[in-house]
Amino acid sequence: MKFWPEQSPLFPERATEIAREVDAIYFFGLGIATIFSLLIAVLVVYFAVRYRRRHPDEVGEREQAPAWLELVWSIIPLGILLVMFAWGADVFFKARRAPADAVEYYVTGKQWMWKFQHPQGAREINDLHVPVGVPVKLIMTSEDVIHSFWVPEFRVKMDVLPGRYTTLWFEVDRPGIYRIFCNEYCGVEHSLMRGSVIAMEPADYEEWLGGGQPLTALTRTGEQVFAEKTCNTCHKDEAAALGPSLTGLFGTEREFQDGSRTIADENYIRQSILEPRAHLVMGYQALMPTFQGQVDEEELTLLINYIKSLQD
Ligand code: HEC
Ligand SMILES: [Cu+2]
Repeated sequence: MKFWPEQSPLFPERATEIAREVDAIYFFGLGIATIFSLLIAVLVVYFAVRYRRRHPDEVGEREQAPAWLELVWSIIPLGILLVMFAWGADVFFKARRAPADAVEYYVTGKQWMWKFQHPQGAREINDLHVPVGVPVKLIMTSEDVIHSFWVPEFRVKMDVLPGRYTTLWFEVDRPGIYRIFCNEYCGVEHSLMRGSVIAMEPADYEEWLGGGQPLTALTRTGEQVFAEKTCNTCHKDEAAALGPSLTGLFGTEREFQDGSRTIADENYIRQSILEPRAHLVMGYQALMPTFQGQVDEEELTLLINYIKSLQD
């Protein structure tokens, strides 16, 4: 959908389809508000003049609007608001739900920088290179306080919280450099907590990844961390293992001893590692020690990534 030129004064560029949709609904709302404000302002003046007191001894008369008129001025605004609601909900869901084929990047906010990890292992600070035309999903957490990830040109924004993961997605449709801002006051250098999304043609992105640092070889893999932290002593695909097998775990529904259930997502795995007692898996004992303070954010990311990759 293209309603107006990509650039309009006072507005940041629109670099994603969602940005265009968000602006469309924004301008629709603004238009409706303008029309009604003008209508009311004009009527206030008109009625003030039309029904002004003409003699000092004039007394007002009580007037009752006919029922049909009451209905008209109730139903029309209701209809307009419902349109805005349905349209808004539609855009909201599109903006919140990443497509299934989205490529996952990990983001860690920290006073006062953004750290990124590419699915291929490469890492960056403050700059995030991404290919255009590919849906990118960010799985974000913070090492300290609450931050918020915002790219005005994409019209998406999401809080980044310590101790849990939040997500955000976008698909940039043209190469360019788009500013990242932290949108939650996070300390003295909050205003300096900026970065850039650098969107490149897929071929250039591949070249950047390959030509860049040979990071992949140097970084520890999730499997290594899994072994270093002794997770593999209890979690193995054997009937006699102390812990449940983690193969195929991600995305499935888990049932706990207190009868509650949850879907095994990033937050669930994170909690399982840091607070294993919070949910006891059906059929197992509370044998898992907590790894709070023993694994850092980076290792958690690697572990979660590794557990996600364990599919049959
Ligand atoms: C001493 C044995 C032991 C060690 C070591 C251990 N776990 Fe566990 N883990 C368990 C047991 C037992 C359970 C099931 C009971 C529960 O939910 O706490 C479990 C549950 C889990 C779950 C939830 C599984 C499910 O089926 O929903 C995850 C995820 C997990 N562990 C990850 C890890 C990771 C990652 C490590 C290493 C950092 C680790 N565990 C180390 C014993 C262990
Ligand atoms: Cu911040």
